[in-house]
Amino acid sequence: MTFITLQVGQCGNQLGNCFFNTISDIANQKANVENCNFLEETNYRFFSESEKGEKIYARAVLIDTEPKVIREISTTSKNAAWYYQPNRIINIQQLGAGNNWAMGYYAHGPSMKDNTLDVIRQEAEKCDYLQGFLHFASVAGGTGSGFGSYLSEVINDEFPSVSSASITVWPFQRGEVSVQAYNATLSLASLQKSADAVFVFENDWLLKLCQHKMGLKSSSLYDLNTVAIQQLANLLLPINSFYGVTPQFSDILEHLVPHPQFKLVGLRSVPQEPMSSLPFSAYAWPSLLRSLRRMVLYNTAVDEVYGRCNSVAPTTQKPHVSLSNLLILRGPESHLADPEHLHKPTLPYASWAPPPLRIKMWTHPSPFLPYDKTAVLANNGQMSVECADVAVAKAWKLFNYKAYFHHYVACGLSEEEFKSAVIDVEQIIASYNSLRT
Ligand SMILES: Nc1nc2c(ncn2[C@@H]2O[C@H](COP(=O)(O)OP(=O)(O)OP(=O)(O)O)[C@@H](O)[C@H]2O)c(=O)[nH]1
Ligand SMILES: [Mg+2]
Repeated sequence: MTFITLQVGQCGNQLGNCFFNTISDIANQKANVENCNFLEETNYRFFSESEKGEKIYARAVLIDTEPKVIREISTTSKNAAWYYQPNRIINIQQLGAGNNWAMGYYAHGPSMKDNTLDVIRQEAEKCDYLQGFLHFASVAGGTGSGFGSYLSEVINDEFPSVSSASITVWPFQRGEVSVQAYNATLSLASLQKSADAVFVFENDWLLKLCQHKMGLKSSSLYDLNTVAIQQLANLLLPINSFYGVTPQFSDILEHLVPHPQFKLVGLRSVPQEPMSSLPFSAYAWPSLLRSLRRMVLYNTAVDEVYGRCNSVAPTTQKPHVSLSNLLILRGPESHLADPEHLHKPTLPYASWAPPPLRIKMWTHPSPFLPYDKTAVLANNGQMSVECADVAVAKAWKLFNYKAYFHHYVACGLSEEEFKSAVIDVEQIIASYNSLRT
């Protein structure tokens, strides 16, 4: 199976760049190079060979409305083991979309549509079996959120049989963009209709994870991207199913998204140790799984019980209800791990979710980066809806003061369309909140 990655806006491009670097590093780890299937399968999924066969190219399309970020990442990738193809870059040399979803959607969308689709079709023609699109973008700016939403809708029309997942970065709650709540609300309302799944990465949580996992006192966006991408790569690299059949991307999405009203997926991963502590650490599968369980139950990015923090889990908090879980374990003998450790005592599940959805486990014997054992849990449940709740409440408040709204109207967004987006997002939140065990 092959993926095409669409990197949109600053965040989308930086995150996508980190994705290819991480995938390439993992594929070229000694254990994986010796396991030819892993290396070959990974390269086939995410890279293509040049005609002369001496280089590999990322199966990626890079899109932005300002030049800086694409220039930087396409320059640095020349030193990597892989390259971006220059003819897969769509970079209109303007001043960006000014953190305005409506400018990205209504102005850049139609004007960049034909060119973008031509390039995506060229890339798609090079894939024997195109399984999925991965859209990387922030929901807070203008290009990634606005043009990204537009593109997701267009892709859905043009490639109806290809799965698509939106990899969304949610802004810091303190927020460096004053209108981020508008942009996030409008993005989610659109992605809910066009993407098959919306993976949620919250910058606040990534920061917490960096400080905890990497032991960093101050973290850069690069560090945040590194921890996010390690989780995502763990999910998307080759895995074995229980019966030895390689799961397809559509299998992953079908398991994680059992109903079109519930598309929000969050990832949690362990271990969470700084790499410097690894020589002194020994993990066992049961403790790693219990750690994941606590993070889902109490909706935390770091396991404060198991990790280096000494505080206990917030027992006063209401446990979060899940719909589906996909557990990926990597490391020697990972297939012997017992997923039931996630359920001791049982996690709360939506009463209507059939038991097979509750937990599916896939494993691979190769270690992941320097870790002997890693576990990643992809969870569809109440865990991921809180950021949407915060965004829509703030957006509605801003709208009631008519704060900044004229910038959106000037680009073509009507009050009715905005209100309809708010209703759509409130409906998503209400659906998740109504999940009962
Ligand atoms: N995790 C992470 N967040 C980022 C990164 N770059 C930007 N952000 C966040 O993304 C939001 C801003 O979105 P951008 O991606 O910069 O905006 P854009 O899509 O380029 O849109 P315009 O610049 O408005 O045209 C802010 O919340 C930033 O914190 C990144 O590399 N990683
Ligand atoms: Mg930008």
